[in-house]
Amino acid sequence: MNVINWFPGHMHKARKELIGLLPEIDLIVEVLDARLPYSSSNPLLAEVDQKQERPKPRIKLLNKVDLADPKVTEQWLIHLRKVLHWRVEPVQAQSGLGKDKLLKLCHELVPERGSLDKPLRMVIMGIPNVGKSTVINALKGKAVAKTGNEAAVTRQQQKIELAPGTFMFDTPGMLWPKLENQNSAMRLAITGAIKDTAFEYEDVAFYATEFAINHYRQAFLAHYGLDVEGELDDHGIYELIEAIGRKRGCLRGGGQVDMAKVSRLIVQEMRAHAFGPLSFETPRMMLQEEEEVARQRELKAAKKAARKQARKRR
Ligand SMILES: Nc1nc2c(ncn2[C@@H]2O[C@H](COP(=O)(O)OP(=O)(O)OP(=O)(O)O)[C@@H](O)[C@H]2O)c(=O)[nH]1
Ligand SMILES: [Mg+2]
Repeated sequence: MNVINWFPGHMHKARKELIGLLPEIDLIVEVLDARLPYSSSNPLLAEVDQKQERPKPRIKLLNKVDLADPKVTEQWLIHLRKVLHWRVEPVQAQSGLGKDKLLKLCHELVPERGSLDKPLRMVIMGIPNVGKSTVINALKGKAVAKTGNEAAVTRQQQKIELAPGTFMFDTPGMLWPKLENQNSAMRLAITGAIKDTAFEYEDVAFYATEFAINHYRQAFLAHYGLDVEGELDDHGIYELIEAIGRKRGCLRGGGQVDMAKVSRLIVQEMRAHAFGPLSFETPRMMLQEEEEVARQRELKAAKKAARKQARKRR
């Protein structure tokens, strides 16, 4: 499987611009994808914030709750609020957001600001395509920021006056230079945070199908009108993808399944909510994957140290 990473030049620039902007900011609104609150948390944003003299007040929004599995969202809210003590709100920016409640919360967190001579200055940030500009439009009550269902629609900072004495900066979506956890990379690719030139649809469709079979089997198979029993190994997953290809007419000359075409179809349908609400990760999966990432990191560091020793001895 090919490793997925996507950190184009405009994100590097956006990160530098964000560091420049933060000293003038009173409150950070970080938008996460409710289907993947762990994988959509950008470590660069935490790092950028730590560079400030004092950490800024912060609200996290779990956006696109309409697409997420409500039972898993409940688990996340408990974990994020009670264990990590985050101020986090589940929202659906596309359908109005609960604008008044959110703006009230922002003002409560920075009560000394919000007048014409001392305006409340906020910034919204998060991974690409997570709904930052849609949140701003909902807060403003009209379309002032460009939105679109693909990564990297917003290319530069934009200052928007939400109301007299209340500003919010829209920023370009950002990822980070190395996606160490490739489970996260797959989830980001499936949900549209990574441009499709940076991954192979066949790899991502394999991951998506395996995930759906293990976690949302009934809804997935019902959508394609297929019936599959028991555990599926890698071979079984490929056979299932081929069966979907035949059902959907993704064929090449000679009646062979066109794997590239059916792979694109599966990813796009999962992204478009075709199998109903689903969540890609739970707090428990996050803890397990974080342990695995730490183990891999240690292993790499040990290998590097051993190579260095060997070079010295030579
Ligand atoms: N289903 C659903 N879709 C949403 C929601 N919020 C935003 N979207 C959609 O998500 C897509 C991306 O929204 P944007 O607001 O452009 O995302 P962004 O974070 O500004 O993206 P970049 O500027 O590319 O970083 C659009 O197609 C929105 O309509 C939501 O709550 N639910
Ligand atoms: Mg945007």
